[in-house]
Amino acid sequence: MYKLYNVKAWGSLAIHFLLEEMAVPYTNIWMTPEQVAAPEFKSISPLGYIPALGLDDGTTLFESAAIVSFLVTIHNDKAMAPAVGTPEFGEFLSWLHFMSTNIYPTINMNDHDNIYARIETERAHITATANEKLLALWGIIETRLQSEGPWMMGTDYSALDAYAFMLTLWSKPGERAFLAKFPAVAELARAVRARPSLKAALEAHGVMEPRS
Ligand SMILES: N[C@@H](CCC(=O)N[C@@H](CS)C(=O)NCC(=O)O)C(=O)O
Repeated sequence: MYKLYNVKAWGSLAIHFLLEEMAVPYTNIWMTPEQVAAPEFKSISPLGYIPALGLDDGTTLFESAAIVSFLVTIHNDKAMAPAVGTPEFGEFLSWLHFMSTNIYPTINMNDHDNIYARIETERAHITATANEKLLALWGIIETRLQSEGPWMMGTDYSALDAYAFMLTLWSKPGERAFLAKFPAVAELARAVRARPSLKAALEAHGVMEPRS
């Protein structure tokens, strides 16, 4: 049985949603931010980051894109990604990494401007630059959804949609203002929230409705 190290509305949400959609056996290890920050957690996740996924043999996986790739590959029959080895699967991986290596770290930079800045004025600069970059990155997702949507992989729901949904939750200054700028992303978020298979997980993370 998989063990998901999970924090409400953090980076484990997309993995939680994926495990629910695939209906595979797993258990949640709900953690507080203090438990995540404790040095012991680094023996599970090298940077002390959520998400991490424990496997039956004691291996622990980390990095959200790696965990998604592993799960959709090993459970390819659950149709949460195109068939492994096809061009569409390659396209799926491209968009997964586009989100995990561009949007996710830029959100983190925006949230942790206090770590990157030496003085107050740098803080404002970092936030402004991150916000500007995020608008450009989401613009690319919006274009993709408008031309190929309604889901990231077209007419088929996939793990990418829960991942994109998760990233929308962290928008600044708030979710509603963000979604108003990107109608196709807003429609994706609405449709993820409407999935009956995700009702319990949406409630567990407290994200049934936009929070801000
Ligand atoms: N590149 C990592 C980023 C994960 C990440 O930033 N996780 C955040 C929560 S959303 C975290 O655990 N932060 C803890 C910390 O900053 O100490 C991934 O994609 O899994």
